[in-house]
Amino acid sequence: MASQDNTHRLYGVPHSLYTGIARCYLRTQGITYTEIPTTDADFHTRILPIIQRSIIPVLETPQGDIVQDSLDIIDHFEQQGVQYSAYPDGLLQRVLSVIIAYYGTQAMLPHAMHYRWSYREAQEGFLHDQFAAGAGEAMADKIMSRMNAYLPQLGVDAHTVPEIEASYLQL
Ligand SMILES: N[C@@H](CCC(=O)N[C@@H](CS)C(=O)NCC(=O)O)C(=O)O
Repeated sequence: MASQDNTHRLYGVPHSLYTGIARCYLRTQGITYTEIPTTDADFHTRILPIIQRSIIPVLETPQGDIVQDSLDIIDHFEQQGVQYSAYPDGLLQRVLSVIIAYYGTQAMLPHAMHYRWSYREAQEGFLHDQFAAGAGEAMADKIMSRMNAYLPQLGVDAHTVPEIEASYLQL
């Protein structure tokens, strides 16, 4: 659906790590956007059939193009030329920037998920409130259970938790 003006639509929720990456980039570049929660009917009727997976963030351009994945969203704008490129000019700096981005978005994911879900009792109220705000009361517990269940796949278990916490504190 092409929008009437130049406003991009960012489907995401406030507490989502990867939505934060896309939102930060849009704000830095001064790109006009509206953030839309996944409770929005459009996300279910138009976006999900295209991306075929319940995942955020998703960008919809004013022309109606759909871009899914925070780094693909960044690259979508980089290809058009932006005022503050996320990629430095120097080759060495460019390689380092990719490593740092990888470190932050992938290598630190077990840490982020551990601190969010392993101490669930201490922050159940916050988590439920945020997931209900973003995905609706009916879906909140279901999505929370799914996200919580990712911990073993991410290598977060009784043996690795001390190392994860130590490396986080060292960082
Ligand atoms: N590589 C993706 C990761 C996106 C991602 O994992 N998003 C989370 C929310 S922060 C999600 O929607 N997860 C749903 C799921 O994996 O079930 C990106 O950079 O956009």
